[in-house]
Amino acid sequence: MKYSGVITRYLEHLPLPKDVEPVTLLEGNTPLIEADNLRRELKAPCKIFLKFEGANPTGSFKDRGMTVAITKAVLDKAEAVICASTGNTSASAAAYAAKAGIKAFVVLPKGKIAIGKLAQALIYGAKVIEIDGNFDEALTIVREVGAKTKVVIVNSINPYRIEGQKTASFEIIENLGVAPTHHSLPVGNAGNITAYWKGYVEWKEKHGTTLPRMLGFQAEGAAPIVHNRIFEHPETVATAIRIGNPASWKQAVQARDDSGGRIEMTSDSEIIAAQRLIASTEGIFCEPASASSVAGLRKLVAESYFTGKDTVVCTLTGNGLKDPDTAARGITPPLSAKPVLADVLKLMDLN
Ligand code: AN7
Repeated sequence: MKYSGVITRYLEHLPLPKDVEPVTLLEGNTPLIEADNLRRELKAPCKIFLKFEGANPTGSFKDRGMTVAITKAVLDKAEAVICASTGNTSASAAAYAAKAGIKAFVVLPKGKIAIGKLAQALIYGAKVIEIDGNFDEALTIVREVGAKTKVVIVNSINPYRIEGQKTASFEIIENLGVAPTHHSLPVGNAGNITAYWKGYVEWKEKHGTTLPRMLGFQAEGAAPIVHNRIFEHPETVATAIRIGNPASWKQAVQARDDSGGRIEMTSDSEIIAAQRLIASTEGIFCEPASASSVAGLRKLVAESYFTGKDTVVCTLTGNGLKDPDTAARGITPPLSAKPVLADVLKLMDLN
């Protein structure tokens, strides 16, 4: 069967008219990869699966929500959309707005956006406005623009974003045949943990499956939910989740508590170590924020939190190619040789 994107695939679960014409880049249907090498490396008793959302058209999970939000905006005859972003939302909004033929404005924290994401927003043709401030300040401005103009906000405070993102849970249940016992993912603005939980709950109501415990991980320097206080100056190498006052804070706490899960934090060095481990054991290059799902899993393994009966899905939310600078930093640089066989063989050091 021809794959036509998450709206066509899951239309009966989405608040869109049956005859809708989706604005789609054929997002979704991403790989769910069993990670046995990683499991051995972590000495985890449980099964581990990685949901690689970096395989989406703009390289992050945001595309699932953006196809729905932009399709709705077009239905409502919007001429322009706007978002605040740590990078991925802006890339996705810009791409889907381009496909729809409408304008996109993006407001970004200056100097804190991975280069690939900024390049995406620009090449897809968004009007990019950088502010001398952080994501939370950008979102405050965007909320005001939304209140004062007809420009439609496509941050995850737009409920259509959450509706689209919940389809990842559906895919996981369909791939595994059951829901996992635990679902681990990074938490920034907390839209995605909200969306996944909504997806699992709705699937259970329709098809009577079990529910996973939701495990969310913030970065140590940007851990408002863990500490139950706003972070005025969030800081982390995982710039995607450099957020001090998440918009979906309450919903994330509810997902944690209703599922019997946890929201914890991981340090920048744990995040970078996990990013390298995922790449070197499983051949998957995710961005730093995404790796916090595995860094967090690793911490819980050390607490003997999991049993042999558990199946954990970690969402790898974004593609590592978006942020090559961070990946290359601190890694052994390439070896250098003269353009002759003997020199290359010497460096290969086969014996
Ligand atoms: C790779 O792009 O907030 O908890 O403005 O890009 O739903 O916010 C990105 C967030 C995790 C956190 N992983 O998801 C934005 C933005 C990656 C991300 C998150 C983001 P939420």
